[in-house]
Amino acid sequence: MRIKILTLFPKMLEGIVNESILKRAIDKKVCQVEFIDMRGYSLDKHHHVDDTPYGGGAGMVLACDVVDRAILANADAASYKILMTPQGRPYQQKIAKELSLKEELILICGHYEGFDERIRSYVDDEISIGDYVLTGGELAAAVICDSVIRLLDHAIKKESYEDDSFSNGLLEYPQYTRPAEYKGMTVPPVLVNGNHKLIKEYRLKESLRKTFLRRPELLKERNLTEEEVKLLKEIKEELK
Ligand code: 6GU
Repeated sequence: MRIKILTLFPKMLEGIVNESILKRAIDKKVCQVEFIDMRGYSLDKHHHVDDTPYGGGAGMVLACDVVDRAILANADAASYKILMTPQGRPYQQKIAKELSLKEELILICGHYEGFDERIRSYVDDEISIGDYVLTGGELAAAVICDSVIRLLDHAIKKESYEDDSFSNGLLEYPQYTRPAEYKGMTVPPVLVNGNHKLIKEYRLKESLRKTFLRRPELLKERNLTEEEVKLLKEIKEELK
């Protein structure tokens, strides 16, 4: 996969892809990440990329010609172009999975007060990472990069994300490592005993418990199996 990030602040993102799992994935050629400074597509002699809004009001608006030229110079038929904006569709793990299947992503980051509305006609998708406002799309683009790259083949072991929170519609079960006791807090004995059938059942039940207690709406969106219905009933009994 190739990811191209069109931004006015490429340095905001460089650190993120140069560390840890993302760096390793890029070194292994699992994916390629490129930062493209949109300022280079301004025809203005001072490289302005924005202007005051028609109709008046505070702030500056990112101009459509700069973004248009940046897209034309960097996209082809295989590119899936995404505008990073708080008005976009709310980002979720299932969108990360969807994006991980694309050949090329182009993430377009605005700054300032907003974009010229006509920029929306150049893109395939608009994504928001949550109901709050950031100063620009760069942090959101970093979130997309991180969450998509880890799902690519050979970025990390498949087992490492098969049980992720959200990937099966549930929050992940609790995990422990040594020591077996720390400041009086112990590891559940079932995990130490090595009975894989019991461990599997324990993990499913604790996954259901966490989801029920913290994100009950996720359970409503999911078809529960017979076993899950039984475990959930036990959990509710235990809470009485
Ligand atoms: Cl994608 N951009 C900006 N500027 N703010 C956001 C966002 C994106 N998602 C949530 N808030």
